Amino acid sequence: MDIKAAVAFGAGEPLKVETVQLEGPKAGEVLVEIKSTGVCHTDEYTRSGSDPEGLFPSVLGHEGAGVVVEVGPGVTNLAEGDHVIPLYTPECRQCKSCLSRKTNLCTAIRSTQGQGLMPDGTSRLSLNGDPLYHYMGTSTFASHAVLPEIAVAKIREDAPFEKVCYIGCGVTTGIGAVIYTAGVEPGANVVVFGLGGIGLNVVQGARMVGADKIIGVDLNPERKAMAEKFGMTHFVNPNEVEGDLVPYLVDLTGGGADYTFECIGNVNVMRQALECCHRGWGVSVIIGVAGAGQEISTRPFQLVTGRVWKGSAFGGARGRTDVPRIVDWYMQGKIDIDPLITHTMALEDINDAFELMHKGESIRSVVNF
Ligand code: NAD
Ligand code: AHE
Ligand code: ZN
Repeated sequence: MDIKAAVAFGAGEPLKVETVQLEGPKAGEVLVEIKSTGVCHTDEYTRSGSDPEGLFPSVLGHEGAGVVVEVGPGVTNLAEGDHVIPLYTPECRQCKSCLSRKTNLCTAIRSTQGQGLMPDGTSRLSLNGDPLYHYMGTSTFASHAVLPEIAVAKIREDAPFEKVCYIGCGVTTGIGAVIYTAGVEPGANVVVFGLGGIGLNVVQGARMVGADKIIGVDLNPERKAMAEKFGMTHFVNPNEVEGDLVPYLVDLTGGGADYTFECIGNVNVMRQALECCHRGWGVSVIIGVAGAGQEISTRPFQLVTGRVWKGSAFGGARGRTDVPRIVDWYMQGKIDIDPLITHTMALEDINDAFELMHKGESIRSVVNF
């Protein structure tokens, strides 16, 4: 079928909206009409050419919500008309990783996903006969997407697509990192580096679990007001700190943070986030993704003396199980999403979303179809 999609033709190039061809669902797959999709910094990371797995030409996008319009043979968990969120971290419930209960990183289809292909090793997207790559198994910058049923979360029908699409990545990543990956307990002191689309959800997750100090660190002073609305208790602009940031944060947390979260993708900040953790027990969670070739470093003494370095993908959430619950939390008013969606646009204007992100003017932009 013909669909509308924003195509990334090459690293660093603006996306171009085209009519592209999409083959229908095969066994175990569904066709989803995408109603809304958020634009995450990870899309920009790949578009810019920083992603070592980045492939072109491709259809980016991984933060969508929509409706199942067709199911392939053998699909048992979904039906036409179901409201859904595509999952870049699937949940097959059968692979070694799913069965371990130790991780959300399902391995059932990760290798083909990383090659920009469907699980059968083919691409279903093409432009005038030339194949296009899929992205993160989702490719939501398009009016329609084919997805394996293990990569689809069924959600309640009264949830607004233009808001809950954000649960497809940013909301779940931020809140999940707090509750699933770190297990922050009430009364903990937390430092959040980067108060963008992810960091602000870490802030609201920390408030949700009853953290004491919630310190936000960002170079953009405009982030202060929104972060306070979401539960931040102290704002730190590194440009306004005299001397080193790490001792300043250690002092502010009364000896070091219990938990820190890096939500930028900057390897120097990752080091600061580890080193401002409390000696003996502080845990630092890396959420930001760093460009090809970049590496983290610290003195091993930081770990010998009890600080713990961890990472979190999709907030440690098991998509088919946890995403519908997080949608419920939003519908019940337990978490807030609406103020974080600062801009909406049509697919034709999707490049504006990247520009707003670069200028620091948006938190989340959402494309509505
Ligand atoms: P964003 O652009 O909305 O936010 C980044 C924030 O960091 C901005 O507010 C910016 O002002 C601030 N910042 C930049 N440099 C800084 C510095 N040196 N010190 C302090 N603040 C600084 O991005 P986002 O959508 O929130 O994504 C954040 C990161 O998380 C990206 O690297 C993204 O790729 C990654 N991410 C990871 C996962 C995961 O599953 N691990 C999921 C989603 C996003
Ligand atoms: N392709 C990059 C890694 C990018 C990355 O770490 N992605 C996160 C999700 S970011 C969502 O906005 C993730 O889920 N990682 C686990 C995985 O299996 O990709 C690289 O460095 O190669
Ligand atoms: Zn994302």
